[in-house]
Amino acid sequence: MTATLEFRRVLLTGAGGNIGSVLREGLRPGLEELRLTDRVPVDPTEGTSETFVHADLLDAAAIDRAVAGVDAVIHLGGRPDEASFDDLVGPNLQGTFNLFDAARRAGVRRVVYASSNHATGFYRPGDRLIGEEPTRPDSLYGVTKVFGEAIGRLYADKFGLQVIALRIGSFKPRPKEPRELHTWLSPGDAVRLFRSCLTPDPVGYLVVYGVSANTRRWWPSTEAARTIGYEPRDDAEQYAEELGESSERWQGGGFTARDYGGWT
Ligand code: 15L
Repeated sequence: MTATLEFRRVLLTGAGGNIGSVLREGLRPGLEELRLTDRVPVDPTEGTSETFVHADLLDAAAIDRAVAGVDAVIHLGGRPDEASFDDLVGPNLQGTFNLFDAARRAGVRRVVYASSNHATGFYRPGDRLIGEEPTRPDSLYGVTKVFGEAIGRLYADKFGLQVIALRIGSFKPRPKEPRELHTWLSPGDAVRLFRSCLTPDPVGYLVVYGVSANTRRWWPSTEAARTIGYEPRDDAEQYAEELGESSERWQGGGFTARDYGGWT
C-alpha cells in the first residue's frame, strides 16, 4: 500500500463526496500533497499532506487555481446520479470540460476520471464487458459519463494527457441488493484501484471497470487493469445467500427504467 508513486502532488475533486471521503486516507501514503477540492468546505486532516482549495467546477478560474502545480488529478466531482439535463449540464459537462482543460493548460500529466458502469448500462447481464465495446448509456447521467470519457480520449490523443477512465460499479461498504453481487466495489478495492492509477508506467488512454473480485462480476479483469496493476481482493459472494439471485434485464438495473429520474 506504500509502493512508490510517480505522481506526488495529486488533486482530488469531489473530495467531500461519498467516494472521496473514503479514498483520502488510503491515497495519502507516499504523496507530498493530497490537495482536496469541492464546492463545499472540506477540512484537511491535521498533520497530514492534505490541503484544501475551495472551488466550484463551474468556476473555471477557481479550477485553474485548484489544478496549479499538481502532477495528477483524480476527478470525482459532479452529480453522481440521474437528474434532469439542466441539473447535469453544469457539473458533469461544463465542469468536466473545465477540469480537463485546466489540466491541459497547467501541464498536468495524468487525469483519472470517475466514469460509471452506467455508460454501458444497456448491456445484458450475460455480456462480459472489457471496456472496448460501444457505449450504451442507460440514463442522461450515463450520457454525461460518456461525454467525460470522450473528452479524456480527445485530450489523450490531441495533447498527450494520460487519462484513465474508471467505470465504477457500486461503491458501498457492502452489497445491499442482488445486482451488487455483480457490481460491488468495496472500499478497500477502491483504494487499491485509485492508487493503481498513480503508478509510474505511462498510459495513453485506458478504460477500466471499477469492480471488486466478485465471483459474479460482469466485467472481467482486462489488459488495461493489468497495465495499471489493479488487483482487487474482495468478493461479494459472501453476501449471496442473504441477497438472493439478481433478475436484472440490463446491467444498469433501475437506471434503465423508462421513468427513472422523472421522465414523463
Ligand atoms: C453510479 O454510477 C452511481 O453514482 C451510484 O449511485 C450507483 O448507482 C452506482 O452507479 C451503481 O450502479 O450501483
